[in-house]
Amino acid sequence: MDSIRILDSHTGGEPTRLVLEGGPDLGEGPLDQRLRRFRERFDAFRSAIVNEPRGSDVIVGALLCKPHREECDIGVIFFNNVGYLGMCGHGTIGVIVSLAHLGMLKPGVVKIDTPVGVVEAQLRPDGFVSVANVPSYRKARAVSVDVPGVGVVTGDVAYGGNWFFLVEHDRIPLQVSNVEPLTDLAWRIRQALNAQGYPDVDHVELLGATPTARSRNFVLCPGKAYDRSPCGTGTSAKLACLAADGKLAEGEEWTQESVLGSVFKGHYRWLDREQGTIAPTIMGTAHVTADAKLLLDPKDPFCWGIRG
Ligand code: PYC
Repeated sequence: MDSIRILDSHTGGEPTRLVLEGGPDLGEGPLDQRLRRFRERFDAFRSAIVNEPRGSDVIVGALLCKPHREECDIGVIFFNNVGYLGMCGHGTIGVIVSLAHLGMLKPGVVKIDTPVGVVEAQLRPDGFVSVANVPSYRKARAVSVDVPGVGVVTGDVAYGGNWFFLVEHDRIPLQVSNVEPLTDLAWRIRQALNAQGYPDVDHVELLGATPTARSRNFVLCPGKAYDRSPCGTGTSAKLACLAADGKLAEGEEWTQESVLGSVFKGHYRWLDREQGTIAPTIMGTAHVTADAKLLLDPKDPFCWGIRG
């Protein structure tokens, strides 16, 4: 029976399943090409690893690969219950803490090759990880969408390694007891936005005030699961919007709280002020929850996962 060696962790409540051995052989080449190969030829592995019955809608998978870019130490391709991610902030923190748990990394800098660019992670001796993410920017400001059953919703479209629609929101309190109505609202917003000119946006981030951080968010991921962490790529997109609006100075600390109350710290440096492009850094920590093997039994009718 084939098996897949994994290490599970969570970052601020959001799980990451790191695939160490037994995953698909994607061959050589740039990681965006390998991601395409993963999707076209080996998508069953994605489903077997993160979907039920071995996983759940919430799990983000991270396939550890050889890097393509010479300056990188490792390569990672992230995936979820419905597809693939360009980058993943909470997942990067989970990968670094997991590799340190296995004794494969010591505190210091790790350069990571991803399908959307190089990410630099720094593991600190106290277990916190800062992630210098890919260049991030706001694509469109104050986009209004007519959301059936809701009305007009206005927000910003921004990139932080994935595409986000960010909405300042006070209709439903951003708390865990409201996950169902928040999911329903964010999903309706996403569908309307996709139909009204922004088909690439697959994450919706609702933001509001909180006494314990500079902002609280509820992030709906592409497969309809909500992010238990404050979302690293979503925080990067938020930093890009704050920078563009002149609401956060270069180097100033931002604290982003999730709907669970877990927090990432962030700051940015300008890459190109005219174009509005920033280099965001986010910081958080993760905890390892399992060291296991997934078993692929060819007689199991759900061997390759339950796909929605
Ligand atoms: O932390 O970037 C992130 C992320 C994306 C989707 C889930 N988490």
